[in-house]
Amino acid sequence: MNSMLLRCFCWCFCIFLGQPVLYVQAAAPNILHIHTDDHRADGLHALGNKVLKTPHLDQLVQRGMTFTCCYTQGSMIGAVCTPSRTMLLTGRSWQRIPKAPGAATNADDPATFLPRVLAAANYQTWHLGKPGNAFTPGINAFETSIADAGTGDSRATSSRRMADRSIEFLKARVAHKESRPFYMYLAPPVPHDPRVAEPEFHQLYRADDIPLSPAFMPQHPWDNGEMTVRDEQLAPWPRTPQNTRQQLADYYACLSCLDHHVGRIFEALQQTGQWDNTLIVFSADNGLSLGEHGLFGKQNLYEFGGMHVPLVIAGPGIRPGKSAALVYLMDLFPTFTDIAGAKLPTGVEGRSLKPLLDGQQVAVRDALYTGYRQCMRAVRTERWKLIRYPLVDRTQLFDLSVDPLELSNLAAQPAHASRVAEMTALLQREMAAYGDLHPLTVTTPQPAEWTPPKEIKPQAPSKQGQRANKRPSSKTPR
Ligand SMILES: [Ca+2]
Repeated sequence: MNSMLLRCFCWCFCIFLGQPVLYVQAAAPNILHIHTDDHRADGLHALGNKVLKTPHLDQLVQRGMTFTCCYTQGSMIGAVCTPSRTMLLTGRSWQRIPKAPGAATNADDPATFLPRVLAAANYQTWHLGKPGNAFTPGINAFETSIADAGTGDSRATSSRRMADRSIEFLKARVAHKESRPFYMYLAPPVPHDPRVAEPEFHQLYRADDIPLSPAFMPQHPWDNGEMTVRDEQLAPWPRTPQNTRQQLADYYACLSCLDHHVGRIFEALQQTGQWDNTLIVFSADNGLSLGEHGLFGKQNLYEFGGMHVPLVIAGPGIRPGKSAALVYLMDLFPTFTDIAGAKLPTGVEGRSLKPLLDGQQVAVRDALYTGYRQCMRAVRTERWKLIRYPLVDRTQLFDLSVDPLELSNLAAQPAHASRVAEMTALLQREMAAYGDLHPLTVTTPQPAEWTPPKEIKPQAPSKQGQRANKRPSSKTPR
């Protein structure tokens, strides 16, 4: 029986039993997808950052499956967000997304975009999020698409507005007796800078109390090819503990504010009878360095730099647990179509994670590669990670099993020469598989030495955050 017939059957059965048909649970689950902006892979209390206060999203970790090794595949521009969000809504790899050199002829066809594919399986599709850095044709393909840039004075309340509009939508479905399942794609501009939250959340974090990562460095030790991109100008050189702690405090405030309002959406799901049949997916478009390795942005390939993102899936039938499978964000496309019973369009390269959620498989690939512009390529297995910087002829090799923060580069050690060769070959294999034609060596490498520019004036941390941190309060956030 297909999903539409099954839903009709459920509806008729309720009427036959004389039950009040306030809302009929659809056979296919609703999908609530919360996709945040610049959110580190460890950016929840339950994901390892014990300073953070994120009780609502922590509940997802406790009741769902956490994928600890999820990545966006790469970016050909400084705005890593845009290709990431495009891969998510097309299921295609970074060199084959619409407009990319390797794009297929149907890559621009809106019928192949995730919202249209789910709509074809009778899903009600609804998006609210930041329009800038989005995949515009993709968000335009939703039945309802609400843009909320959250710029200027409206930034601090962007999470509140997201929850308000989402709750209105959930209540309207009940009022209108909507029988289709929904796909809600919430993509708030949080915790992307400017890092401004509602004041009570800034009061939760005093900069002086924020610990620095063991990977904090005043400056990246050499030129990685993207040292002065916009995000790197958010802090002065050399990076200072004081400035970094303030930026972390503001970042954490934005996450706690987001978490509070996500909790309101969860409550509305429960109150409207839609909680039990809703799959909740929490992910982000990219990570952020925030002072580790002397970097602040997402334009690098360190594990807790640009490409590693959080991913948690919770809901009906999902076993609680953790998976260290190597997965990409674009895998969510076929995962959603698999769960929704939708037809997968040709050209989707992501792989369904449903067999992992069902416990039938433990992996979907044996290696995972990432790239940034022409200056960085990386590949990792369960244990080993190699990063190659062609423009300055540098290579890093890390043993992630003992060095998850990538502080000890083993590439120059003779004992690891064969490992470097093996990982380089693996990187070349992955690049070829995804149509990445960039070279791993150049004829005339540039010097790797680097001196910070003097003419760039770094942006100050948010004034709101500074003010709030001077007046700590025990007030409980609303
Ligand atoms: Ca982003």
